[in-house]
Amino acid sequence: MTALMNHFVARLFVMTLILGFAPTVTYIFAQEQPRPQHRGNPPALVQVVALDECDPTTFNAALGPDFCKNIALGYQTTLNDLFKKAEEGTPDLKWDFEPDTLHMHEGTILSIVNQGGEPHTFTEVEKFGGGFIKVLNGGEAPVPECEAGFASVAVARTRILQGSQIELTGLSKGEHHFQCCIHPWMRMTVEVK
Ligand SMILES: [Cu+2]
Repeated sequence: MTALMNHFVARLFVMTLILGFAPTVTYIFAQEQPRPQHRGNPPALVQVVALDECDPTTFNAALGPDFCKNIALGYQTTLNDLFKKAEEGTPDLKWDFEPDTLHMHEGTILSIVNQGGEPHTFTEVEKFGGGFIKVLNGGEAPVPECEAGFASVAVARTRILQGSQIELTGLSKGEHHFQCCIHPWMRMTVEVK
């Protein structure tokens, strides 16, 4: 191989690294991006990831053709297992928001990406509790912020479809609690300082 070819191959490899792996790193480590807050610069952004392991076969048979689009390999939660485990008070903890706790400065944009296979909500609640599907609540009472389900615009606008994201801005200083109103064990706390 000529020196020129070697150089080209090396460049291609570096480009693959940058294009292929850089976004993954951003998603896995949901940390505040240190962007200086000078005039004209965009505000910092932190990312939260919603994860689940819905099993397309059993979910879509019951809930419609494209309800669960999970392409994850390995173990997947069947619809029966989801209900059974939630009812027993031992819900599938792989259905989760990551990280569990996040510290950020006031003015930071909170971006929530649904990398799971089915819809979730990212709903701010005063206190954690049950969602709007009673059998998934493991005996906990529904929280008022979730109770009305998607009939409420306030709940509907916190919905994140599979593969999409929402951005929250203007979170005040202090502690904020967020949970999924469908799978209420999906919870996280955001500390704004
Ligand atoms: Cu959910």
